[in-house]
Amino acid sequence: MTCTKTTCPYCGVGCGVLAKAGEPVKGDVDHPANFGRLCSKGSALGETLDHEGRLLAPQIGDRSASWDEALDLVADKFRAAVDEHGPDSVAFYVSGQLLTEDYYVANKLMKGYIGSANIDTNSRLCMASSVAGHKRAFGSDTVPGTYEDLEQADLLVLVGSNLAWCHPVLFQRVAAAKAARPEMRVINIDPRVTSSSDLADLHLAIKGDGDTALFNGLLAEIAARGAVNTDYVEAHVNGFDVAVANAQAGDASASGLTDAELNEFYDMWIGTEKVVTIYSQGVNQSEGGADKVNAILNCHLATGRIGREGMGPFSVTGQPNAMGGREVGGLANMLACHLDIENADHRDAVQSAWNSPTMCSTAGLKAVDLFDACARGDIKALWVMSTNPAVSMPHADGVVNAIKNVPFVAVSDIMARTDTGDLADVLLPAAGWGEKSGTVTNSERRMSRQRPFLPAPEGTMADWKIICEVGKRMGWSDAFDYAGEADVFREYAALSALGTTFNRDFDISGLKDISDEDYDAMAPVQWPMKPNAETGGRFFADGGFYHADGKAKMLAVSAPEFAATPDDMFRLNTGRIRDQWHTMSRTGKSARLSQHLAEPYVEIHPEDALALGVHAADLVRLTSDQGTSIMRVLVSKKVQRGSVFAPMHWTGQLTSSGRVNPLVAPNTDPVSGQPALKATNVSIERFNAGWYGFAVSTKQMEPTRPYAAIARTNTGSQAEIAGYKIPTDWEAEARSVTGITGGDVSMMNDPASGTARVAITENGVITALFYAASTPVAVARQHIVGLVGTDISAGIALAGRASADMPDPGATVCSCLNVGVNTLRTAIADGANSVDKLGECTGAGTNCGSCKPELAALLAELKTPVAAE
Ligand SMILES: Nc1nc2c(c(=O)[nH]1)N[C@H]1C(S)=C(S)[C@@H](COP(=O)(O)OP(=O)(O)OC[C@H]3O[C@@H](n4cnc5c(=O)[nH]c(N)nc54)[C@H](O)[C@@H]3O)O[C@H]1N2
Ligand SMILES: Nc1nc2c(c(=O)[nH]1)N[C@H]1C(S)=C(S)[C@@H](COP(=O)(O)OP(=O)(O)OC[C@H]3O[C@@H](n4cnc5c(=O)[nH]c(N)nc54)[C@H](O)[C@@H]3O)O[C@H]1N2
Ligand code: SF4
Ligand SMILES: [Mo]
Repeated sequence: MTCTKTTCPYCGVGCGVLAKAGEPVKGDVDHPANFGRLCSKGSALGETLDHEGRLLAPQIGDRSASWDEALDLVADKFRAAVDEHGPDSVAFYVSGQLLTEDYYVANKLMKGYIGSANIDTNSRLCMASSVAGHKRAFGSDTVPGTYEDLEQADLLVLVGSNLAWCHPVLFQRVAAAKAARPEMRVINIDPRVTSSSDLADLHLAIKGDGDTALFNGLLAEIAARGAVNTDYVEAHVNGFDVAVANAQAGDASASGLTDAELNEFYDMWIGTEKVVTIYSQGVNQSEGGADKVNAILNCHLATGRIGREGMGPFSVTGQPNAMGGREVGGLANMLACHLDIENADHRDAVQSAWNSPTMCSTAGLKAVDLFDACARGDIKALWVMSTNPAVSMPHADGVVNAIKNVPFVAVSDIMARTDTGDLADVLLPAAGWGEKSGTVTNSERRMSRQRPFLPAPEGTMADWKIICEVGKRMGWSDAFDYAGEADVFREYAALSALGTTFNRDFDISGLKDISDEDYDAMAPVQWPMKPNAETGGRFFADGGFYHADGKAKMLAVSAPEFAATPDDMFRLNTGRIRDQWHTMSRTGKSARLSQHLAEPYVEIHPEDALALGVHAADLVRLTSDQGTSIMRVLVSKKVQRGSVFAPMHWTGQLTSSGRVNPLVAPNTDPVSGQPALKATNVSIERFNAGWYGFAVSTKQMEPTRPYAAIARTNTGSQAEIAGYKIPTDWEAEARSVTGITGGDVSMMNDPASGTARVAITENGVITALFYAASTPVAVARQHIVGLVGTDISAGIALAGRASADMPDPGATVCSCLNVGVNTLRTAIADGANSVDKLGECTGAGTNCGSCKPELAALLAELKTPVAAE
């Protein structure tokens, strides 16, 4: 059997992969996004496709049901709510991880048939500020550039983007371009030092939300130094004078940067014609997110550095189909094909194309407002598809209560247990990646096919089909009767001809007559794709904006005046780690991805840690106005004083108290409605546990103790735990935590020092190990994980340390080849003095390369030892 060409289901880079049942996936050398490269998550896809934990039959309450019964129930509940309380009493909350075909029919059902615009998506948490900024500046939600620009640029500016961990293949492309052209420069603008800083010639540790002040400063300087492209501005841009005057009135020092830093930045940016400014969630997820976007766009418009080779602003999308969702109108304030709800001509045109009975006429509820409406009791039926809001929304515990308050909740997911699914009245089992078929659009507007290479498990259904089945059962048989996903795609492509009718950017009507065979074989294609016109490429080099007069608009945006964080509190910044995807429902299944960072943590500056009286590996309790969490302390100079960072990924399935979003405030950008997920004031105190523990088991453990974090291992799972009261019976405690009831127990117990060690063996083979102490347990984690399933003597296992002939590899750095930090340290001590040499000696970094920034950092650290802190 040959490999199937398909597209990675994770980030918005949209890498082409070659997949085959039962084999590791490979990068597709022909795909223009990655040319064969993959990152650690992409490389591990094969390990996440088993059926363990999958939802394999519809569930109504606690029982399995037939599809007919479940679909009828969903349709009846939505119909009844609409009949009794009107169309705005129901809502869909969908996802940038739906395929375009799924997204299109969901939007059609809600906006054109139910007649409400209450369909919003997790892209509200992700791209809404960029969408709003683009529309304000360009008149349309257009990403002007292409990936090649990143390689052709002479200066690449990363703003609020940890590209090394979040768009790793783009980062690898940039790193390769920089290696080939050492004169290329990279600037990283981020309050924290990240793995992306390793490639940067300049890291600007901006104050949180200092971006508008910084880019206003740049605009003022562009004007002051005569660097304006007056021809371009005169021909194609409105609002220049007002924007510049406003910028000149601003104070760039509000960015938190010194004059020297500001000047270095201005010199580099202004002095380099080919500059690309890449931005992501450090820009979007802010109360001033849309203004940050426009502050950046202003600088590119003023210099005319847009839409030409190697230059332009570049908003990188997060999810695999974040861009596709924007195209089909998945957000509550837009119509399909980049048309506007507020525009009656647009509405009429879409309604007549859909031949639909009704059409929403005003914008619907945006994510935060949508869940507020649920909390108020205004929403009577809610359908969540392919997203996990109980984890990923700010004020997550409030969102949990809001969902509980909705009389009828349906959730479509591939997994049986998620924090949101646990709240559902009906669970609908979706076919997952590798099983379903459709298209996704990546950050550079390139549409690629996701193709099936595995049979969909019995009992599952593709998302678009589930939605259409409900549409039919609500009474619209013809409108939702499609022969297959190609049929949905053709209708959507035909509708997009309205883009040209109304002078919009988005038009793929060149594909409206595509045959089923050609759709199956469709090569990656970049839009626009108008009939008889050149396909793909860049926008706006010669103007041609989408405001009525064809001009772009520079906006006078001001640096926000947010209240400063009180002295006794910290600004909580949140984001991603390299090897996990969002709420971990898939990447959490892979043992090697789970070993890079196995536990929820909070990064704290050493001086703050000292002031708080906490040490590395302690647990702390974080408290905000919304709630509390408990996390492991990681003392690090990478964060600024007064600010802490915690990852977003951990869920109630894996941790009892380490989720971050119960803390995060639901403040939103007034323009885009996007939540400010990177700026919540929290107080921090040491969590004084009575005891701490570490356990490994052949079973999947449950997060049951006051602090617990479970991670997958090759032989089962591992758990970090802490409790209040010291157990009196350590054997019972060990059995309860590890879930192992049988076998023989060996134990070492020292009540005086509060330590206890328990080994459980079955026929001489280790099934569980449990270590407890009155301080954070100091045992070699990777070594202990490796003992499960071996017949090493219980006495040696209880020692918790590797003997000389069995070195402890240490925390995983390279997850592809499972190389630990101790192995790397030894190799460096033995003379491996470059990333390539480390690869030769240990294999680290030689597969996907996602860990190369960390290898470089380790080399730098060991070459220039820092004084002990
Ligand atoms: N490994 C991995 N990759 C992913 C994902 C994943 O879950 N895991 N998710 C995907 C998705 S959906 C998305 S949206 C992208 C997100 O990709 P990114 O936006 O790159 O990721 P984040 O870690 O959320 O945030 C980026 C950076 O913003 C910084 N930041 C915080 N506040 C500010 C500020 O005020 N100004 C500036 N300049 N910077 C600030 C943070 O310190 C952080 O390093 O990643 C995608 N790729
Ligand atoms: N604090 C904080 N919170 C954040 C962020 C942050 O930076 N900080 N970032 C925000 C951003 S940018 C994003 S994009 C969100 C992401 O947050 P979510 O969208 O909530 O996270 P996912 O884990 O990707 O959720 C996808 C769900 O869909 C399921 N699924 C997978 N494949 C399929 C399928 O084919 N069909 C169906 N029906 N279901 C499927 C998965 O099992 C999973 O439960 O988080 C946001 N939340
Ligand atoms: S960079 Fe990694 S996660 Fe993103 S699409 Fe490519 S392989 Fe997938
Ligand atoms: Mo995202």
